[in-house]
Amino acid sequence: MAIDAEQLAIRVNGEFGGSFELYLQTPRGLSRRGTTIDDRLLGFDATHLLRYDELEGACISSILLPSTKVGDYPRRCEIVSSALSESILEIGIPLAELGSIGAGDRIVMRIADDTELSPFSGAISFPAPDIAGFDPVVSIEDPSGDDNGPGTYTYPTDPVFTPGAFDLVDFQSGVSGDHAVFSFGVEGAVANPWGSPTGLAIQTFDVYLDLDPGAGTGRAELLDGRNARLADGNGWEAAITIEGWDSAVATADRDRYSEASPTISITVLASEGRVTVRVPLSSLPDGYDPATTGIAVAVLGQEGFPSAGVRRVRDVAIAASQWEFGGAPRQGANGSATRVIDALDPAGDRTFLGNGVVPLLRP
Ligand SMILES: [Ca+2]
Ligand SMILES: [Ca+2]
Ligand SMILES: [Ca+2]
Repeated sequence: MAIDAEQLAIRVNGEFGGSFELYLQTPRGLSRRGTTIDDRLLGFDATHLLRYDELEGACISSILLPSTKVGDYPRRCEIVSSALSESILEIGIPLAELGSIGAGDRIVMRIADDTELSPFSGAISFPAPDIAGFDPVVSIEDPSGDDNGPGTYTYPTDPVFTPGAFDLVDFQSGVSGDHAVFSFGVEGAVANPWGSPTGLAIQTFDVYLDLDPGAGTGRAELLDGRNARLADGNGWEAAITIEGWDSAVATADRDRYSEASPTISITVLASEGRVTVRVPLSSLPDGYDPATTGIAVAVLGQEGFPSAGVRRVRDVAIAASQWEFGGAPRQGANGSATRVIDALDPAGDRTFLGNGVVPLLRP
C-alpha cells in the first residue's frame, strides 16, 4: 500500500475469484459500519467500501450508513482506477474521496471475498506520511494578532470559535505534479467541531489570482458577500474558495464569475494550524504561474446558512453574538461591512480592510 499527495494506491497479490470487497477506515470518513455486507465482523468500523469485480472494475462507496441498504449505498466507479495482471491487482483511490488525511493518521483495511476475510488474523493498518509537503515558490508571512478585520472585529461568542482560528500567519503556493498547491497557516488550531469530511469547519480561505497584476483586467470585487475588492488597477481571473463542505474554483471577467467544482484535496494538520490544498492546474486559467501571478488571500468565517447574496461566509454585526462576528461600523452592519477577518498583508496595513480593499501581492 502506498499513499502520495493525490491517491491511495493499493497493490494486492493473490488469487481473486473474480470479485471481492475491500473495507477501509480513514480518520475522517463520514459514516461507519462494523461488518461486511453479509454481516461478518470486520474488527473495525469501516468508512469506505470498495467493491471489485472483473466486469465492472472497482467502485467505491464512501457513505456507509448502517440504516441504509447496501444496494442503496452511493457508489462511484469512474474515479477509481484498477488494473489486474496475473495475480497482482492494483487499485488507485483519489485522496479527496477519503476525506482529509494528515501525517500520522492511520488507515485500516481488510479484504473480504466469498469465503474468508484477509488478513485472517485481523485488520492491517498503516500510518499516512506527511503528504502536505511540497516546495513553495511563494512564501509570505502575515502578522499575528490582526484577526480583527479593519481593526475592530471580534469573534462570535460560541466556544467553537477558538482564539487565533482566523488569524492567518503565513501563506505558501507552488506546483506539485499537475496540481497547484496552496498552504495556509493560522495562529490557532484548525479544529473540526462540526465534523466535516475534510477536517476543516469554521474557516473559509479565499485565494484570488491576478495573472497580469496592474493591467486592470478581470474582476475587482471579490466573491459574493466578501464586501471587499482588490486594490485599484488589479482584477482577478480565478479565485479558489476553500471550506469544509463546498470548495470551488471561480473564473471571472470584469462583470461576472462562474464556479466549477474540480476535485480539490484538503489536508489539515489540526494542531499545527495548517491547511494545504491541491487544485488541478487544469481548473485554473492558462498562464497561471505562482512565480508571476499576483495573489490576494482572505480568511473568513464559514457559514452554511448565509445571508442572501452571500457565498457561504459569516456575517459581521455591530456587536458579536453566538454566531456573528462583532465590530462592524454602524452603517455597515450586516450590509456593506467587509466579512474578511484577516487578509494576507506582510505590512499589516489595516487601512486596506477599513476601505474594503484586500491587498494584491506580487511574488
Ligand atoms: Ca494575521
Ligand atoms: Ca487581471
Ligand atoms: Ca493580515
